[in-house]
Amino acid sequence: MRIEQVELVRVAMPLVRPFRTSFGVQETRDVLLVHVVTDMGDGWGECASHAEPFYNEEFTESAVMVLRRWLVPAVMALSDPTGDAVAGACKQVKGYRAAKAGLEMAVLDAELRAIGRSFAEHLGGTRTAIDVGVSVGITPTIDELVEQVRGYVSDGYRRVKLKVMPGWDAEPLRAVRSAFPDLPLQVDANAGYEPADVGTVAALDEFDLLMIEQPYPPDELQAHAALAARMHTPICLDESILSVGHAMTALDAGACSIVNIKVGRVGGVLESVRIHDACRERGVPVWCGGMLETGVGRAANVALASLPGFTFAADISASDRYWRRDITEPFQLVGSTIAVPGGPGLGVTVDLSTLNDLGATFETQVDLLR
Ligand code: SMG
Ligand code: MG
Repeated sequence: MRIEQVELVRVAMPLVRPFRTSFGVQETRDVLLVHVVTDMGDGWGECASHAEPFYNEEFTESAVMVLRRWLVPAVMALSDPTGDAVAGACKQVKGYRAAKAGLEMAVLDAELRAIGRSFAEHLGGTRTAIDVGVSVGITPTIDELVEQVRGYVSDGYRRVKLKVMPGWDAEPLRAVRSAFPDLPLQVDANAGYEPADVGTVAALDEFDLLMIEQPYPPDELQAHAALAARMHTPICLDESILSVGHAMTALDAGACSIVNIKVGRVGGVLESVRIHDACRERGVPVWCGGMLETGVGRAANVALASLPGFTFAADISASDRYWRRDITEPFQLVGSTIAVPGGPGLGVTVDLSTLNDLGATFETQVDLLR
């Protein structure tokens, strides 16, 4: 395969409702797509960075700069570009895992489309549909939270994740738990607590949660381990886990017993599979997180979540939970599941006219080395 052109596509996509977490509110998604054109066909990928460096250090503008200046030229210089070769070509650049993940996804999509193989098949997926849940943001009032949860439950979602933060934890949880006594519930703090808040966090045990996700800052492995020893509720790490090495270190330290895998946070679908495999070998359950992706990134997430070790419901909701109009055919909820695309590559088609209607910008990258 020969890469003829790489295009960086940016589009501002308004969310159907604002999504508030401990680190801020998202109203519009600053979407960055990578489009590769090869002699064997096209491929698409999504960089799951956010507009601001609030979830982690990376932000979309920085991802664009790094792609433009280093990552795209490095991949265009490969004599035999394949999905497998992207991470190695990008290794000299530290961090920028969402940028790398988007580029790897696009090259792998082109490669798999050319041979008629789906992402799920290539990654080792074993399911044709995956269990999904919905992640519900912080709302202006507790009544609004209960109403939002009611709406999602009536849509069919059978697992709900609530965002929590200091000052928004036991009270909203009590209201949701009393309205839905049997609903599988979990919470995510996005690193909003400090180890000194251990008492507040440990008190969440009373709500019969599936897990608590990332209570403390990413580097606080020991504090997470101390919390895990004190709570019945399992601890899951998200922001702390950047690679298979991080996952094994966190597990060895007793900092978590469940791992959230996000393609953009760990540098791509292939590192995601390595984390899945290593966790599975240790009997540690994993699940697929989300970053409010469009249909492009969602397709990769759904394929990944079809692997056998993904035993908790994914943060991969149907397209209409995010967008009035997605840029691919929408993912639909069937019961509390989403079907795994079976077509070549990501198995979805990017709708250029929707991208144009949304005011997308297209920037062609020049091969600096050619
Ligand atoms: O894609 O449905 C989704 C969002 C899931 O809560 C979600 N993601 O920390 O897990 C997480 C957050 C990160 C994004 S918050 C804007
Ligand atoms: Mg999280």
